[in-house]
Amino acid sequence: MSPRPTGTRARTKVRTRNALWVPHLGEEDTGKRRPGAPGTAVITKTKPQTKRPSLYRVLLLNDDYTPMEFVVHVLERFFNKDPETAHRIMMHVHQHGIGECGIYTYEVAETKVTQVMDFSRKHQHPLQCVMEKK
Ligand code: TYC
Repeated sequence: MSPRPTGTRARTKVRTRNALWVPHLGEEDTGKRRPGAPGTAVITKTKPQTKRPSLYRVLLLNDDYTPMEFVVHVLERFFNKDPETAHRIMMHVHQHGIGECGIYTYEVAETKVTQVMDFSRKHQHPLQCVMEKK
C-alpha cells in the first residue's frame, strides 16, 4: 500500500451517534447489559458527509462610458434577468457604483465574469465585472 500524501486523509466517516446496541442472538435480554459489555454487538449507520459549496457574488461596476442599454442587455443575456429586473439592477449600479447580478458557486461565478468581460471587450466598452466570496 502506498503512503498517503501529507495533508490528506480518508474521507469515510462512521457516525457512531446513532449506533444501535443489539444483544447477541440467543442471549436473554435482561435490559441490564451496557454498551461495550461482552456479548454486545454494535451496528453503525454510515452517512455521506456532504459539504455545502462556498458561494460567490457576481458584481457589476459603474463607469462613465458603457451605454445603459448595453448593461441591461448583459444582465438579460448572462444573468437571465427579465427586462424590468435588468433595468433596476443597471440603475442601482449607475447610482451606487456597484451592484449584485447573482450569487453562484465558484466555477459558475468565474464563468459569468469571463463571459461579461469578453463580451464587453468585444464591443469596446469598459464595463467591469468581478466576483467576491460571500
Ligand atoms: N454609468 C453608465 C452611463 O451613464 C451606465 C452604466 C450602468 C455603466 C451600469 C456601467 O455597470 C454599469 N452610461
